[in-house]
Amino acid sequence: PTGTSVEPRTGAAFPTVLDGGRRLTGIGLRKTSVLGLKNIDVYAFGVYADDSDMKGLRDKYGTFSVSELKENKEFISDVLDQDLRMTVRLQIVYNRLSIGSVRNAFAKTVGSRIQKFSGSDNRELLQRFTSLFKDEFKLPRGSVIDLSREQGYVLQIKISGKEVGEIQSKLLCKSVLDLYFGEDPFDKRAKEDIQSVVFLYKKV
Ligand code: DAO
Ligand code: DAO
Ligand code: DAO
Repeated sequence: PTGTSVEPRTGAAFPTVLDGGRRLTGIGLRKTSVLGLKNIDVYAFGVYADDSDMKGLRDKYGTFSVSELKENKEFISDVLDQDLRMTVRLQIVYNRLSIGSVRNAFAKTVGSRIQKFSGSDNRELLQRFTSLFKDEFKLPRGSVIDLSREQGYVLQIKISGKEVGEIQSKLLCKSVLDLYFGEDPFDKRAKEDIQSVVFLYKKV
């Protein structure tokens, strides 16, 4: 069955199935504070995973309980490392987002993950990616950005359904997904929902 799921704090709606085979596994909210003071909601996000690519994970982890899975570091690293097709859809809710602040945020958050996983800042990789964010793009409230890991560790970006570029890099894919599903995610509750999806589809 298809439908939509609504992120309750922003009202952003996410289709439960994307591009045929990608199923919504969890939704969450990315916030930030400005000058350490005011908290603003930047975007709501939905994490999608390709059904057929998830079969291996289901076979491996389907017998674990929710609490066992929560503490299972191997499960998280399997999701981050394996060549599974996934999409993180962002829906912008902040109405004054500039491309400059997207580039800065990206260099900070994704940059810290690249450093963590590779032990080096890989400035060239980060710049190859941020150079795709052209000044002429506009991201008003309601804009939809899809960040997808396609087969072969290709990170593809679409804005409002239009492809703006792609980069083949296992490290970059892992670093982006880690923001939503890693050790220190943007939204802890979203991560728990994503983890428990393995049980929804468990064969009985
Ligand atoms: O206006 O300076 C400001 C605050 C903006 C904060 C921006 C955080 C950016 C988060 C990345 C958005 C990615 C689409
Ligand atoms: O929230 O800190 C963060 C990182 C989010 C990744 C955002 C990538 C946005 C790419 C699209 C920009 C298009 C101008
Ligand atoms: O079998 O149809 C299916 C889906 C099973 C999903 C299993 C694991 C989901 C973990 C996804 C994590 C995404 C970040």
